[in-house]
Amino acid sequence: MIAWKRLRLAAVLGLTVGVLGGGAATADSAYRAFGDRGRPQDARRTITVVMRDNSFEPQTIRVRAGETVRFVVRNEGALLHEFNLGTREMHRRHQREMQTMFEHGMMTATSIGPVPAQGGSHAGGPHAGGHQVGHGQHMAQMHHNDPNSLLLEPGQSGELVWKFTRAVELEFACNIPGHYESGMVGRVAFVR
Ligand SMILES: [Cu+2]
Repeated sequence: MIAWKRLRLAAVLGLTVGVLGGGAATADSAYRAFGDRGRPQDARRTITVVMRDNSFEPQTIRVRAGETVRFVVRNEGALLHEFNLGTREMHRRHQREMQTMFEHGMMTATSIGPVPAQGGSHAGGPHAGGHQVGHGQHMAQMHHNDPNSLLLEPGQSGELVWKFTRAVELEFACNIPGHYESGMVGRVAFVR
C-alpha cells in the first residue's frame, strides 16, 4: 500500500515537471501571440458559450482585435469539458497533456481530480466544504489556472475575461481526450 502510494506520488511529481516545467514555458506563454488575461472593467461585451456532450454553442465567435470580451461559459453536458482559446497547434499540445493527466487519474470523464484515495489524502487536506483534495486535483487546477482556459465539471459555470490583441487563426476548443475530434471546436473570427 505504501509502495503503491509512493509510486503514484512519484508519477504525479514526474508529470508535474513534464507539464509545468518543460512544455509549460512554451505552452503557457504561447497565448501572448494573440492576447492576454483581460481586465473585467474593460469588457464591453459578454459572450455566453454553452458546452454539451460534445459541442459548443455558438460555433463561431466574432471579435475585434484590441477588444476585451467577458466569456460566460456553462457546462450543460454530463461530462467534464474545457473552454480553451488557442491556435490549432496549442490545442494539439494541450490535448497531449490532457491525455497524460487522464492516464494519471488527475481527471476523469466527469470530474477534476482522482477518485478519492483510500486511506485519506495528504497535501491540501480537506478543503472548505469537506472536499478531499489530492495531488491530482491540485495539479489539474494549477494547470488550469491558465488565463486562456476554463475547465468545468457538469453543471458548472465559469467566467473568463480575455483581451484579443492580434488577429490570428484562432479556435476555442475542448481538449479532453476525444472531444476535439468529435466536434468540440469552434472558430474565433476577427471582424473589423
Ligand atoms: Cu469536452
